[in-house]
Amino acid sequence: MPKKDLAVPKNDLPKIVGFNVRQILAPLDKPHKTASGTIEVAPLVLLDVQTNAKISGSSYVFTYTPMALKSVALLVGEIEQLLLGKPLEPTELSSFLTAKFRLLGNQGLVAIAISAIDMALWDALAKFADLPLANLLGAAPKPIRIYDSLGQMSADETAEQVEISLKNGFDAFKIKAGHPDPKTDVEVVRAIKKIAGPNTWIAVDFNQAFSANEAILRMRLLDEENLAWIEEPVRAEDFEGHSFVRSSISTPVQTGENWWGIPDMNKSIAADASDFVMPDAMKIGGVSGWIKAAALAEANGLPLSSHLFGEISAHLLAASPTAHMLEWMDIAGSINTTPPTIFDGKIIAAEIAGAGLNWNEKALKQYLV
Ligand code: SMN
Ligand code: MG
Repeated sequence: MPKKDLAVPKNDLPKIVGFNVRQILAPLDKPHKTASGTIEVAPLVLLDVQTNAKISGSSYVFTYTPMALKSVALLVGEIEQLLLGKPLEPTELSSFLTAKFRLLGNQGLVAIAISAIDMALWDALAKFADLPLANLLGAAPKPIRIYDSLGQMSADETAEQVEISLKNGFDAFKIKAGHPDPKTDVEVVRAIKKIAGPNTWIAVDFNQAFSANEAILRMRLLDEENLAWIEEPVRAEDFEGHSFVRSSISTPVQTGENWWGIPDMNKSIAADASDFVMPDAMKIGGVSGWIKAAALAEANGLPLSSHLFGEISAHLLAASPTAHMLEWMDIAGSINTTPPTIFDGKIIAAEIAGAGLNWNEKALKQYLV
């Protein structure tokens, strides 16, 4: 009895027949203040890649400011013409698009547009295979350690928020630090410990706001607090600056959310910039980029965490050998009908086909731009 050919021949894969690109301003529970600016709403470009197999793949990208929303949406829409009729092969198509934009450069809005397409293609392929993305990547949805990502607030406001987060299943927290008075950062950390316990997992994020010397001075106070990490103490692209801070303090350094693809991750690792790494699914190159980043993290013994995009990151970290922490900041919860489950300080991806995104069309309509 011949073994059933389980491979899906190239010409049996779904073909891409169109993009549906939408722009929304999704609500946030509260403005998210950082040392480098405040996010009032979540400007998202939503993409659905339609296929001839009656399944489509969905993704969203976050443009940080509404001023970039239309440009990203237009760029994603322009790229549709390059993929019409092509088979659903995310890895190949991402390489194809990267090559197409070689002269312009694969950073910034180009990288964001390609990542949006990559994540939607992988969602479509997982739906076609009728598997959760984590399974398609050779793993399976499993509990991943999670932390609640809080904005820059006073000690009292932070304490109030931590009370709520604890009830919502979190036991780990990150705060946006860099208050004008460095002592306030310490007060905020101690306010969390007072509510959640003296050994609570707490990370701190300077959001690139300081010079290396300023960051080191500030860490003289925070080093006493036994923090999980200090994130982006200096400008994201200042790999040497990160390394200098790292050699001058005792708290582990974290970075990666602003790497434009694997080249930046390589430069950061070569500069010994950080103890941990946290690529951003949108900026590292979507799922295809993440797979390479996870291999690089493993090869260098670097604990790997995610940045935003909690839904797909729950799948990606489940398939990452050095998975560390998933950052949770609810950006798309108002428009997603299949969110991951959060419990006992962990998160598990929705055990359904795809990457965990299925639009709530009724809700979404009210946020359309
Ligand atoms: C961050 C900054 C701005 C918006 C969202 C998140 C931050 C983080 O750097 O790591 O959460
Ligand atoms: Mg950060």
